[in-house]
Amino acid sequence: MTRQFNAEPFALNFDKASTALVIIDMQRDFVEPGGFGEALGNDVSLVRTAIEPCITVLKAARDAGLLIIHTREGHRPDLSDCPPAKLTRGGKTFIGEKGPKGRILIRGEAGHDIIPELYPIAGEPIIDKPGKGAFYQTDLHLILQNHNIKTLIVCGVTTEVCVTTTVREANDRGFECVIPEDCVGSYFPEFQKYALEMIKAQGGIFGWVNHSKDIIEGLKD
Ligand code: C5J
Repeated sequence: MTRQFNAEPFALNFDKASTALVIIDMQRDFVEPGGFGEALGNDVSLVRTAIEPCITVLKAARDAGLLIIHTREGHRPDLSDCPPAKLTRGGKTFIGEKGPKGRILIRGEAGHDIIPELYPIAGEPIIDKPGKGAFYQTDLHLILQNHNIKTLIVCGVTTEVCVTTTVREANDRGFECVIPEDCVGSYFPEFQKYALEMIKAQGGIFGWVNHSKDIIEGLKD
């Protein structure tokens, strides 16, 4: 059955059976004090605003029977999948260094894992990604194709980095993406504003933007 999400720049038609929720990198390293984000000098309270809205959208998506996918940015302990050019970025703290939550952005370490509030349940695939975009060097595209998915609700952090990189990748692969603006977060308020403007500008050049209440309303029976 075709439904609609209220959204900008115009309402988005979707079908529950071909819609997935993708929650990007809600990892302790990015949203909790003592993680990578804070070590880089950022105020994590700015991204923590996305947690509560994400909880409500995750619940609505679970209740509606949507495919739910979680992603985590990170690397192998031997860093063999981390490009040297990425290893030298950060200025203050570097991937693989020891921090209060274990080695930064390393798979298996406490900081790399998803926050307890949004923890995946059985049947929800977790995509471990070495890059910013969730399609790069992962099996995300294959999983979405196998489920006949056309529409993606994209939440998570950070808005201008991994969220919009994934939306741009998805858009080029033919998916229709909607971002509920309160379900994404940035350490930089102006980046949050303009990253979302860029998605919906020019008639929705990359996708749609709405609010968690629009997602919940659209999924309701
Ligand atoms: C960053 C991300 N900001 N998940 N990663 O490095 O947005």
